[in-house]
Amino acid sequence: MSNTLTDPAKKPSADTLDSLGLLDLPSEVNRHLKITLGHASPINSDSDESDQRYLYRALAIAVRDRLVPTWQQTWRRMEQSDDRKVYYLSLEFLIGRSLTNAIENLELSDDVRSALHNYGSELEEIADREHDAGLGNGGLGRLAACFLDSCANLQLPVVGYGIRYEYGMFHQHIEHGRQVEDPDHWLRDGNPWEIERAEHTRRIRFYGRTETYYDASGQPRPRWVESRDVLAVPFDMPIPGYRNETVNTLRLWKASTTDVFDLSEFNAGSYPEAVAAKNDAEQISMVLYPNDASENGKELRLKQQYFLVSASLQDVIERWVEQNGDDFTKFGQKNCFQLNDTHPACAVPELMRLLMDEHGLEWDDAWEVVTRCMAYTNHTLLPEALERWSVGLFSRLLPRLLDIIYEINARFLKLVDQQWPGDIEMRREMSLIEEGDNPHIRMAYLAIVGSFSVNGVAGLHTELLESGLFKNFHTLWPRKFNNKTNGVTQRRWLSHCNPGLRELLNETIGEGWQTDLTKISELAPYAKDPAFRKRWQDIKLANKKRLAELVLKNTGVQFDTSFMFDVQVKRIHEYKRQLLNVLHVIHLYDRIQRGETKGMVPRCVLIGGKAAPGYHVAKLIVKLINDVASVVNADAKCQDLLKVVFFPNYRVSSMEIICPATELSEQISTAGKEASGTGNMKFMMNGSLTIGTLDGANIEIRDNAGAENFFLFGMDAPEVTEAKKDYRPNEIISADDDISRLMSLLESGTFNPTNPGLYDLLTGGLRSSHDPWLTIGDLRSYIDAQVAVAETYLDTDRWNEMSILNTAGSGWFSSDRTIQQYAQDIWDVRALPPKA
Ligand code: HBZ
Repeated sequence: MSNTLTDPAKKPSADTLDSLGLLDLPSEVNRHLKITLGHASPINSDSDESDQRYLYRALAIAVRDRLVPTWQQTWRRMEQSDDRKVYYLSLEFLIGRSLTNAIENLELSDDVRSALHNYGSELEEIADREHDAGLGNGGLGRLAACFLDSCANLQLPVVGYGIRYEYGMFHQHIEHGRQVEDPDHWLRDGNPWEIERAEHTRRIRFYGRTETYYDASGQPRPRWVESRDVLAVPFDMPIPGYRNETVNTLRLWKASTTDVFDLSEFNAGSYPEAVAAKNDAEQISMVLYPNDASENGKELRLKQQYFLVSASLQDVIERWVEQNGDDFTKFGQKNCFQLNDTHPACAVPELMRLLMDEHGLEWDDAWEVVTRCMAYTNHTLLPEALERWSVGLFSRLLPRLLDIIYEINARFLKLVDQQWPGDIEMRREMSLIEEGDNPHIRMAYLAIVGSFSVNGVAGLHTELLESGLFKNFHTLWPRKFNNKTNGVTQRRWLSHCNPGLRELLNETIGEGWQTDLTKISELAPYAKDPAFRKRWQDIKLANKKRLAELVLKNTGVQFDTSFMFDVQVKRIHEYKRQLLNVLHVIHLYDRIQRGETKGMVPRCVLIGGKAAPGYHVAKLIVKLINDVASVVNADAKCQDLLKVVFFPNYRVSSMEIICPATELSEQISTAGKEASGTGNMKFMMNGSLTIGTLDGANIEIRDNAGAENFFLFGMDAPEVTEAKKDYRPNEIISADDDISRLMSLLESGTFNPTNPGLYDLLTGGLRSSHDPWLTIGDLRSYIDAQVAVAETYLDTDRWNEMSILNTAGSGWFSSDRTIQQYAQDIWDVRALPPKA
């Protein structure tokens, strides 16, 4: 078989390196260490932490340097191409680490290992020195990062646009069982993965007012005056494709001052104050908002959104004007903006403004352009997560945009009137403005009206959008709506994070799966092969050892690798039902206390995730998990049967250790609430079996793995709707002995002996007939499914077979597939032609 993946021609030859003035990698690392970073003393295996960090930085710069020529070339190829281009606008890109990704994509592992050998260092140790780029909350941000990886792999002309937050997602540590947040100053030691492009700085307006003036032909035109301006300075990060001579760009904006001094203040002797006031501008890109599912309506957040949108649109328009002048007739055909949720939805009125106010287009022509190039992805069904901005705030901060939104709405409501003549209620329901004492702009509606495509992120999610949240819009424009089931990149989430499995796959089915995951189905026949199963199991065991070491280091708890590893890691949220998991743990604890351990499988239960700092209930759930863990782990009777940990500061780099070691993946949200889930896909790829509800992409996971290889429980979405009409959790509790016992353990202070009443909020919620998450309603079914899990686990052969079939069925969940669908159905873009 020809093997393009290891074809040496794909690597820069010594001549190419020479012509760029680059030495071999070991010499480059040495040079950066000594010259670029000015590090004088020798480094060896005994060197301290500070030296290891120097080594990381020197290596990262050396690897980065090797990306630069291809990076410039890709940018040029993209600029020169006349094909359509895509801009992925997102307030979040949860990149994680870049070093090993770049090394693997450039096929530099051997060179790097030999370079590090000179310092007595291993790649894994040095790679561990890199701070995660945590510029996102969770699934939505990580999806954006996986998408960029797939776009580069597929050589698509796609640029990511985001914000260069000074502080990313907070660090979480646990004190007395409670979450404590620490700031994440990820740029502290510098960032070798970015290049500042000050020459492309843009000016962003805020505040002020709109006035009318008369243009050269005597036409009245609006303009935005007396604004207070901020600069947006771009920093580019390379997104390397997999061994394919492509490096795409993620452009992140940093806010900066305009340096225009207020002279009156200066003359009045308040020079320091005048300078200090400039700091205000820089606040805009200071910190990522850590809310993953609810809006907080803060002015600074709206500033961030507009800042990203305006800077990115101006950037694209400037390049357009350089090539086409003020002729925008083909702009919509040649450009496409994918809005990652409604966070960048200001792009709709902002592009209207730029086209009309700055480039002289009339409304109809501008609207034609906008609605040809905007596309919107929705990521949530939770009504409380839908963005709405107060009209008052909007009119103060972005007065000209509000004028435009009103005009869009007026024209849209005429259309509604044509479709539903005289239906006042329909007008009220569909208006972009929610009327009332404090009117609000409905950002999702603005995004729908301004886009040619609206997509959900899993089959069920899209169906529920069409039949529920956006029903009227779907009736009006059925063809705008489409589904794009999420995916994850197998390069990070299988090949990189599970080297043992990577080698087994390469040996068994060849290397093609790295760029075409459909090939992973060729694994299925091996599920019956005892020798293969044994190797499969050994790899899992090695991964479990690696995780056990990390757990010991981070929590002091010793995981026994002969136990089943049962894992739930994701943001802490009531709808994700970490509580359901805890109730099951308490049930196991109760069984152990009563000596009812027949058929029980020893388990290590790991739960991890961050709670939004202002989300009180989620923080209480963290506390409960920690308290239950303390009691269980200290109990001698549990020693051989149950261990529980709360894994602190769960992030991208921890998932890289966690998912290859997981045997049971907990995907237990209330049906109809989780838009898709993507952790579920990472676990599946790595051979975990899923216990889950019929929610989000779980449904597709089950279809692809085979129903017999999935532990299903709980109500489906229609049953949830039905059950809510007459939900009586207290009756369920008293009719079920297991459930009554575990509730009384929870309510009698077993886990909070010194703090009575601590969990009342949680137990009250569980017992409430208005509990929206129906936790008690699904508990019996969940406990039974966990019994089936245990029975299956005892049959090692069967378990390994199911595990292999899960990996073999995971081809659909590659983000390469997702991106091919976006490219074909929404973006209408093709791979960049190879370089001339
Ligand atoms: O997006 C998640 C969904 O909950 C998950 O089901 C889906 O798989 C994933 C990718 O499509 N949503 C988020 O992660 N949402 C956020 O992180 C978020 C961030 C800021 C907000 C609101 C939501 O203001």
